[in-house]
Amino acid sequence: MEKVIEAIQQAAIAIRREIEGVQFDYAKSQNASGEQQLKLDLMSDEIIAHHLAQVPSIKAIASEERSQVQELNPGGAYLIAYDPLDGSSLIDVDLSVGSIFGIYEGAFEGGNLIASVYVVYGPRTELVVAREGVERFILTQGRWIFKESLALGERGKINAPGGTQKGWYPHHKALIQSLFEEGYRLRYSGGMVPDLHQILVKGGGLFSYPGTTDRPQGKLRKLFEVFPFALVFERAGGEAIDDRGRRLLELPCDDLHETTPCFFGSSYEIQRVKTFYQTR
Ligand code: P6P
Repeated sequence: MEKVIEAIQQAAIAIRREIEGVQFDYAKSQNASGEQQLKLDLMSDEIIAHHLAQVPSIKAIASEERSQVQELNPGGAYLIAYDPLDGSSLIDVDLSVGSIFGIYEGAFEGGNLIASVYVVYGPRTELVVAREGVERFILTQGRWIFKESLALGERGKINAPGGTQKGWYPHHKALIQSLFEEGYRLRYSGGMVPDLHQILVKGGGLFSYPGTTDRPQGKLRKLFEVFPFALVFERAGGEAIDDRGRRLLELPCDDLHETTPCFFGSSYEIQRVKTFYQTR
């Protein structure tokens, strides 16, 4: 496992350098979810694939930018699913973006996720690893320095509501509004990684990407985005559920690029989700 995390740390340093370049162009291709790909998306994907391919314990890798799983070492123990540069379109306006990694053992299933890693490319470059606990590292002069362990309190003050509001169902709109009426602050950049990182570092709140009339199964991908962050939030003392109150990590995953409505937060806010969604 240490070699996997070291490979991710090295890849993140290389991606940071590319982001600081001036590559803004879109490629001519789309990913498996039909989204236009930035050349940076493809470069980041190549960088990660190259570093992971050096690790003998990795059996296969799956990228949000590719339609198929890539076999590496038949005797390897780990399967890695990753989103190489989540929210990459935010780079045009100089907002933070991130990379997300799920480390699975035996199968690409939520129940087989044994660790997750994410990287935030912002004013600094930070990396968070969730195994038994949740550890935060900062990139300083080319080296990753441990800063702190992250933990969520009982509740927070941040409300990060995703999705097109025009498509929100009435019970979801009522949930979001009720938190604002309690004084929660709107903190939503459109980048899943910095938006969730902020809730973790500040110690609580709610991030929601619901099912909507235009996207009933939400937008965020189970294997590459949702499961890895579900593990982070649970190991930090919070919860991660879908629109039926089920643990996200218990959801089946029949297709590599499958999405799900998702809610990540400290326990008070997740209880509010359950209350508003049970009465829908
Ligand atoms: P919306 C970025 O494209 C992304 O996949 C996530 O990083 C982010 O949380 C979400 O989409 C934002 O989607 O529909 O709220 O703009």
